[in-house]
Amino acid sequence: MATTSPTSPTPKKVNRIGLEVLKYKGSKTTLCAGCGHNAVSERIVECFYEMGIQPWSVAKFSGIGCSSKSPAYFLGLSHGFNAVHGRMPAVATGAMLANRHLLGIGVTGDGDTASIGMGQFMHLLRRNVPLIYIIENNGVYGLTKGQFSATADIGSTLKTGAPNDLPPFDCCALALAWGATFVARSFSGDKRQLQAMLKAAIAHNGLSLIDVISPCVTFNDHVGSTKSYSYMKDHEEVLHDLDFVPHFEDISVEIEEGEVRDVEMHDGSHLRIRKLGRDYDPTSKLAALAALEEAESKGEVLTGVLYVNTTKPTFIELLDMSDETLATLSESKTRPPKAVLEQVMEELR
Ligand SMILES: Cc1ncc(C[n+]2csc(CCOP(=O)(O)OP(=O)(O)O)c2C)c(N)n1
Ligand code: SF4
Ligand SMILES: [Mg+2]
Repeated sequence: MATTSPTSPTPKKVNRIGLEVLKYKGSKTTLCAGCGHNAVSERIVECFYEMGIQPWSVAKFSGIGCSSKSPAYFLGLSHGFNAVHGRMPAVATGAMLANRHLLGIGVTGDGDTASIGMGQFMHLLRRNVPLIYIIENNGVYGLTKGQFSATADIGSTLKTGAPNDLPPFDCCALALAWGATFVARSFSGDKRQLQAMLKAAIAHNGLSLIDVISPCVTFNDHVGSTKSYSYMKDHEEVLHDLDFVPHFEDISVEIEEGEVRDVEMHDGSHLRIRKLGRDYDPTSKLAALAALEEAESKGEVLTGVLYVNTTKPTFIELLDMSDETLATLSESKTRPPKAVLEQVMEELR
């Protein structure tokens, strides 16, 4: 689709809802040049544009950290809430309940999620809140100058050479155990894989956890770090090749039998998972946990869509929420009438 105006003879490229990519951008980044988090923001801009999502129907959430500053750098026309450190899940849960028609996206860090915010993260997963939850995982607290986070690998070193003595949390394994219905790992340097995953997460009805290894060029990109660009280049093990066919595109492309697994998403989009060497069933939680365990024992960083469950009810469905947006329900519908309150008081007497 293209539009022209008298002042600009060159047709402007627009998406299926008639918006230019500019409408999906945010303010100019203030993060370090080369920070992995900037690449994630760029992918979000591209994917929301290509999927033709109305930016004003999106709510962005974050906590505190360099990663949590990211929502300022994409979707400038969307709603946004920058919460307290580690408390984004509670704010996002409330917002998604208040308006079930929003598309929620949370961007957070490994410190924000796996250190101070772990308790909140667990409940978000348990409840299957419909939200895209991206961890920009660099193994350190970038904003406070590079201390190890709870996802730092044992033996990984700081720039000073000081090693990390503690074992890491694997947020994907935890997400699988705690009930997430879409679990994926990617690398900020893998544009194509991250795009397909993000689009699938946009189409997913439930909690989508995407753990993105996103190197911190200032504090954790040296020899000895296991979250550096060069470490990822040498140790990334790509599970499969991903393709995403949105619901508004023709799905009738020929696929070779046995080579591609097709997962139909909630909105009629299709995630097409092409085998790369091994057979892998993304609908099996046990297979996902086993694959993570195996990769860890070999010192590999496994990337791909590890698990998808399109049948588990979301938090909104579990609570049997009204179809109408809570935020705009009239007072008469949200407040019990006086007679009901009097009856309750009577029962408590
Ligand atoms: C309650 C509270 N405790 C501690 C801090 C200090 N603090 C700010 S950001 C941060 C960690 C950020 O790390 P991460 O979430 O991994 O984000 P990154 O900067 O690495 O992207 C810490 C400990 C804070 N702001 N608030
Ligand atoms: S300090 Fe690290 S995490 Fe923060 S913006 Fe710079 S490179 Fe990114
Ligand atoms: Mg971090």
